[in-house]
Amino acid sequence: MHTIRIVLIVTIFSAVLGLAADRRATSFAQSSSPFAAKYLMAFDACDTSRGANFCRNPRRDTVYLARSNDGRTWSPVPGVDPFPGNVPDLVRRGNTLYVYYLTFDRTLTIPEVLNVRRYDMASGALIGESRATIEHSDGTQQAIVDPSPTIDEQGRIVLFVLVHDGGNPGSCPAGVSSCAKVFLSATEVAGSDGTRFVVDPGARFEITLSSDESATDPDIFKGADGYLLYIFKGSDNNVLAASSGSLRGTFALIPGLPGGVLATGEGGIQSGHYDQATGQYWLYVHTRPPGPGDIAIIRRAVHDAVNTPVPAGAFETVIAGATFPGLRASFTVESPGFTVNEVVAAVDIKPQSCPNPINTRSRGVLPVAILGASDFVVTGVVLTSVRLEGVAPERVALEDVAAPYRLLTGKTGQTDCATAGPDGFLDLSLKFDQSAVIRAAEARLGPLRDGQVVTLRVTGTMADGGSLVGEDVVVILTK
Ligand SMILES: [Ca+2]
Ligand SMILES: [Ca+2]
Repeated sequence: MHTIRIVLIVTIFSAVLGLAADRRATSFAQSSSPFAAKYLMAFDACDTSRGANFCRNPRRDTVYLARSNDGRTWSPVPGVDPFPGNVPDLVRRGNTLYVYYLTFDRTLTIPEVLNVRRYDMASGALIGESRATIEHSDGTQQAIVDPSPTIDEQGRIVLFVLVHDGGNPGSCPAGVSSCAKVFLSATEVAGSDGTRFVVDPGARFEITLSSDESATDPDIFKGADGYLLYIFKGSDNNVLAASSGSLRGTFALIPGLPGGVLATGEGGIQSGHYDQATGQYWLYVHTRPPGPGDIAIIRRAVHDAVNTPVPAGAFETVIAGATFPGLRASFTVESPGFTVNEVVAAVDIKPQSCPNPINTRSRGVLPVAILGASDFVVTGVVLTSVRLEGVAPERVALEDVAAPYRLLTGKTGQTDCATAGPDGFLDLSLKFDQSAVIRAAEARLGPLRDGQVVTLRVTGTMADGGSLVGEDVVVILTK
């Protein structure tokens, strides 16, 4: 009874907005999304009871997806079946979750194969499963392992990977006393929906190893200031931390950390996260505690900074075969890949105007659009959740008013915007009380000056449980 009433109310609401029937359906399935949680994780697991060496072969690994609202308590994503693969990592863009992982094809010279699965965030349905390729600009293929995806300022997926140069990808070739390991980034080819990548110029990180050392498993994420790249130094079970001001810059080990070591002896195939709300960092690792078998557990440390080592006591177990639903005590759980369930949407303040002047003395309405795209249907946004600098809109309509500008985030200049009009994708067209927005912006930034360029922030939630963020630049006029 309760469910029926909710559906009716939403249907009426949608009808008021003039939604087509198919769009209404798209938006309603989302309330029961299996991915409805703040955080998502992919990890691999293997049942060690199947033989002493069974799980030493990564071809035996199975990828599981998990969800959490606090980063600490994790449960399986319901209805999403585990699948063969290892070293998974994942990222959300628009309405889609992309899960990258490796499989093995022993008929190939280099057997590691990069794959991507795409899930519809609203329904949980698997909408695509395919190989993904990384090539150079001249078309030659680049063999890699250990993909870590992120989204760049233009909304493209960027994979950080370890170059596979033959042999054991994380170590020096046999008989060589010292070698360099290279970590690259590669950017999604437009229109390939996360399946084709071209290597970015230069290396993101290089490390020189001796014959008994290994380095693998890059993890890229955005920190408080710039980007962080974690590397697993498997030979001593350490996590190394490097940073760069830009995503495609040269990452350097963080100077405050002795030898760049963030966590000593804790294990790896790590994932990092910067939590904006608390200003703290989260570090997930898998660890093999002393005991029978070769069983790893996934642990998390919450820590204040990345330029001081994480104390051993900061880690606590968050996923273990013994307690995770669907697994058993004989399962080893490894390779945590973490992401925030967040959509970065294109926002256009004063659609079809660029720059976007705002006169603090004028009263009235400020038009703002959250822009739809081929991979982002705006009817999935919870309309009552949308805020600009914390201010709710006075009116909301669905109409095609503008096209996304290629920078979604990192807008700093007054011309980081565009004037393009309708593009065939419906937008959320919002009208705000301009003076309320200005008061809210001044509460965050202090008094606004004439000519000041300010980036205003949009927040909201998706009906599928994700959060929504976006931004646009305005020029303040006070005269
Ligand atoms: Ca504009
Ligand atoms: Ca549009």
